[in-house]
Amino acid sequence: MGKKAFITGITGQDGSYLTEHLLDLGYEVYGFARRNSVTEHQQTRIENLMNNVDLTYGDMLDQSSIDKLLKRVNPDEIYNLAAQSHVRISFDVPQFTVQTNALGVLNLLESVKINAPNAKIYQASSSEMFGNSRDADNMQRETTPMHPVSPYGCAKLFSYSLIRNYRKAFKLFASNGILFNHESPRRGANFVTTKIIKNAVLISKGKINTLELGNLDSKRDWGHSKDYVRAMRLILNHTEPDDFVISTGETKSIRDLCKIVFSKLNLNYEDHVKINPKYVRPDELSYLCGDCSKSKKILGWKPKYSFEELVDEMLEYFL
Ligand code: NAP
Ligand code: F7E
Repeated sequence: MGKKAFITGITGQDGSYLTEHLLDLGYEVYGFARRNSVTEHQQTRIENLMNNVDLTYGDMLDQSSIDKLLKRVNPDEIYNLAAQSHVRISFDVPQFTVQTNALGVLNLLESVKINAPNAKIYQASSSEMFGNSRDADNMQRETTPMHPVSPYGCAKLFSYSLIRNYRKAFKLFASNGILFNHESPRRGANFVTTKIIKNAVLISKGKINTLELGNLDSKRDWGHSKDYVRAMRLILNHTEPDDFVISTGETKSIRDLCKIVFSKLNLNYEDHVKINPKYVRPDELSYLCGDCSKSKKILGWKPKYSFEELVDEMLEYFL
């Protein structure tokens, strides 16, 4: 019989790709989803997998739901992907963000300690934890100091620290993947890659004329979600629990992305992109470029998708 994996946040971008990856490898996949008044759209990303996964209702804020699932399933591996994952929105709903992204992880760890102490835990940590900190070579890596600049980043740093603490104090197999931005056709519509690509396509078809954005000068290290979920499994199947940066090592500005996407559609972004202060954040992380040498060396991981291929796949999807 295959290994049993429990994925929180299974209905999200990464949850859906990770489910496909683990099913391909012969895992049994269990997940939970929150109650939502519009059930029709909630499971869109995993619709084609519903016959192959065991999906129950659950919420990171409701420890009883975590307890019940762990007692029933006793999973070998737990992937904690559930989060309020939008950085700007974390300034609008800071308490919900901190409860889910920080205290939710505490709920999970406490439940694992009692109900499934042998399960391995992957925590979806984030490059947003670095804030505006980088090393002398302009890169971020596992040892770079972390000074987050958003409620989202602060909550993720709390849960990152808890994972390390429970690893040492209670000998849990608990690991952090410090993932830089990763995208795909399944990325939510209000993240900048999807927002630019989807709206540029609408502009090219004459359906709209303007795209409103915030800060065009920040830089991000963008990879493909499919590559990054492979890394999650490698992290849990390493011989010991540890923390790993997953990134591409290349960085581009939001303005670069606009230029590339609009020119692929034979358009000039300057004719269509307008700045709306509504999308500018109270504080901004201005530069990300990750050094994933440790993951390459220890896990044998490297990205298969180039930036160009990622953009082309997303463009093709929206076209
Ligand atoms: P996503 O598409 O926003 O998915 C997040 C998932 O979490 C959704 O299934 C969501 O369910 C669920 N969720 C939210 N609040 C919950 C709660 N209180 N209880 C249970 N489930 C809850 O995010 P993603 O891009 O797949 O990212 C996956 C994880 O990696 C997140 O933890 C994110 O913070 C982290 N991360 C992402 C990136 C990236 O670039 N994508 C980089 C670094 C780290 P609903 O659909 O019902 O809201
Ligand atoms: O913004 C700028 C914005 O929302 C990227 C999450 O997956 O990655 C993601 O967080 C940049 C920022 O991603 C708009 O100011 C300009 O500088 O696509 P984003 P993010 O904030 O980097 C990290 C690693 C995570 O962990 C998170 O979960 O783009 N930007 N104009 C804009 N961003 C948005 N969303 N919308 C705009 O109109």
